[in-house]
Amino acid sequence: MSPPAAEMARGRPRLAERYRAFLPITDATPLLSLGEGFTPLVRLGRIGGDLGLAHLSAKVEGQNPTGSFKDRGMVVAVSKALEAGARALICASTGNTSASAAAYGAAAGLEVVVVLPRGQIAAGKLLQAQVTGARVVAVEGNFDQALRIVRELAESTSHPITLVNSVNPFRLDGQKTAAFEICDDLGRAPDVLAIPVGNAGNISAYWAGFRDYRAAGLSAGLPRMFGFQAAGAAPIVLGHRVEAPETIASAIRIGDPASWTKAAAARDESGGLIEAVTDDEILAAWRDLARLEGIFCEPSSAASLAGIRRLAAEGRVDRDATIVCVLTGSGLKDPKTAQENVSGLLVADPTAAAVTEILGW
Ligand code: AN7
Repeated sequence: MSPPAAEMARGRPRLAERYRAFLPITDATPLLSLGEGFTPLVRLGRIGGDLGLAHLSAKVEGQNPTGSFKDRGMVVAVSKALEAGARALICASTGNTSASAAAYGAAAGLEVVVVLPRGQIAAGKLLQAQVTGARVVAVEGNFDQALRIVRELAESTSHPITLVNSVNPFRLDGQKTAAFEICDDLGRAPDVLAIPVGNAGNISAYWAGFRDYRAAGLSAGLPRMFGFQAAGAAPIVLGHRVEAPETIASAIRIGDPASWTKAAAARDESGGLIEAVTDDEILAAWRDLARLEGIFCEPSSAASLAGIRRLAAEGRVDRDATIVCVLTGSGLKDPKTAQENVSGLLVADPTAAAVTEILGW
């Protein structure tokens, strides 16, 4: 016999309810949910062993409903947009924000417009936006130009739209929940939080989350924040804007991050760092996460582990430190990069003998 509806509804709380005390949610806020958050912290035993790091784990954010961490902030931003009477959402994106905005917009019954750099979005992400009914405008330019366009539109148009890029403060509020979950899982804050940096919202949100949780007496300690940009798109590392950012990690191909100042503050206040990792280092970390740990993340996500590996090789991380690498998105979003980095199929006649032969057994 199936359990009564009330009992089923009791199950897992919604993310915005679980951490309501830390979110701008009131009784007037319509609560949406696609089942975001509550992602696993997975021990990286084999990679940690190779590096001599005893407590290395990954926060697997690709397990969110649209396959990236963006859903944590989007659920709050779209709920608040509904509360304010918005009828449409708009964002610029390197792909994940638009996939998330399109999904939550669909669930909320809102019009969604996404402005994307043409030819620079991983195939899965573009399809997510299209399938869930967003109108996609591809511009001949990069993400930074697309963000400037939507900011201008959000200010100037009479259309009742809400901008849902991370310049919308509700996005960062929602993204703080990942820090809360890590503290809940570990029983305290980690010593090091390693994270890819693109538009720099997520590192800022995590830092705010760790501070909020400690201030509320819910966790001990604060992590050092280690941010990693791709070498061809590393404005914060260089200390100046990058006009034509280039990297295989298309999600973080950003030359003028919106939350630059907040990210630099997170770095400095936490005694952390923001450094660059090369595309080769990113791809090596991405491959090893899949082959040694079974975790298929998107290339940009692997920047966090790439950075930790570099620092470990240089003797710059404590071997006993509790280190969490944030893996921000799912590998299924970017089949092209995956295809270019795997070996081919073994093709055989349909007999056990032929398969045995091709396997060399
Ligand atoms: C997988 O979707 O900026 O530093 O428009 O998709 O908070 O920007 C995505 C960013 C890391 C960087 N990993 O986070 C967008 C967008 C993945 C991402 C980042 C992004 P932020």
